[in-house]
Amino acid sequence: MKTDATITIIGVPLDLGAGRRGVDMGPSAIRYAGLSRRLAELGYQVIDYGNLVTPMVETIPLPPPDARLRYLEPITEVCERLADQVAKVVRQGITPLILGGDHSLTIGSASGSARGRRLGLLWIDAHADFNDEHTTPSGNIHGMPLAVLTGRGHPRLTGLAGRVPAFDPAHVALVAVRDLDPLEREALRASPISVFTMHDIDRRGMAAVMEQALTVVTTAPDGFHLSFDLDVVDPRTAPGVGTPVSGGISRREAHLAMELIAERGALQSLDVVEVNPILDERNATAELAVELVLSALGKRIL
Ligand code: Z70
Ligand code: MN
Ligand code: MN
Ligand code: MN
Repeated sequence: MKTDATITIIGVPLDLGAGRRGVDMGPSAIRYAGLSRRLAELGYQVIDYGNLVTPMVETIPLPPPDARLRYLEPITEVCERLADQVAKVVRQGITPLILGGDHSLTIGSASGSARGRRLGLLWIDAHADFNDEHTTPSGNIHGMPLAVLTGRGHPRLTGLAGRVPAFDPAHVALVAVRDLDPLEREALRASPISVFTMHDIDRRGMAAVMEQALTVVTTAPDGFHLSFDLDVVDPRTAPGVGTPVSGGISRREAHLAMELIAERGALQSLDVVEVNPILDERNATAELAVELVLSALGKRIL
């Protein structure tokens, strides 16, 4: 992407899809870490749309303990508005940058970006987020967005791009996954999605894995959407996330992945999700999120 282009920031302070509180404060923490100023220094025109209005968990009736799709209604409603907002920005030729918030919001952001065009989808996450209402162990919708976006899930959620699936699984790559639920794992093995696990990164290196993943997502005709879950980074480096899982990628591997994304020049939209300031240490995870966004959008060392 040319660094004189326009970037629009959309915050989504949503935590209804997650099992614990805190990621609703992610957009504030990422802004506080200097996102707009740093993007402007890189040469971008930056428009901050502020945050979408999202319901607070305290104001909604608790879902029944056996719910398979916890908070489906309010999450769907937020994702509909987010998809509309993202699609509108894209039609203006502007690149949307969405700040989370829990990962259920990507049902809205990626669907909106994919309206009227065929995008690839690059999913960088410790988790596959490939559960549906039948395979989920938790009922938390943030464990489901990749399944929804490739056509498997509740019909209220799968249709937000205006077609089902929003993304052809042949154009989807999942990078650095290390924590799968049993039935989710079976579904992923049966799917044509290209999966690169932590094992692949350890064996082959981040550069080789990312080159292959980028080749998959750029076979789509119109570029790709990046969804970056901060829990992919090792919790020693990124403690402030919704669901810490040990054994994650290093700061350097994360940066390299972002730099390789920028080099391909096909990124159309991106989200950074699951930053949890309650668990963070002096905003380190939000600051890392800013650094990684800058690298994905073209910042280089030299
Ligand atoms: C688990 C579930 C998950 C993010 C945790 C966890 C899913 N597989 N996703 N954090 N971003 O409940 O479905
Ligand atoms: Mn996730
Ligand atoms: Mn995750
Ligand atoms: Mn194709």
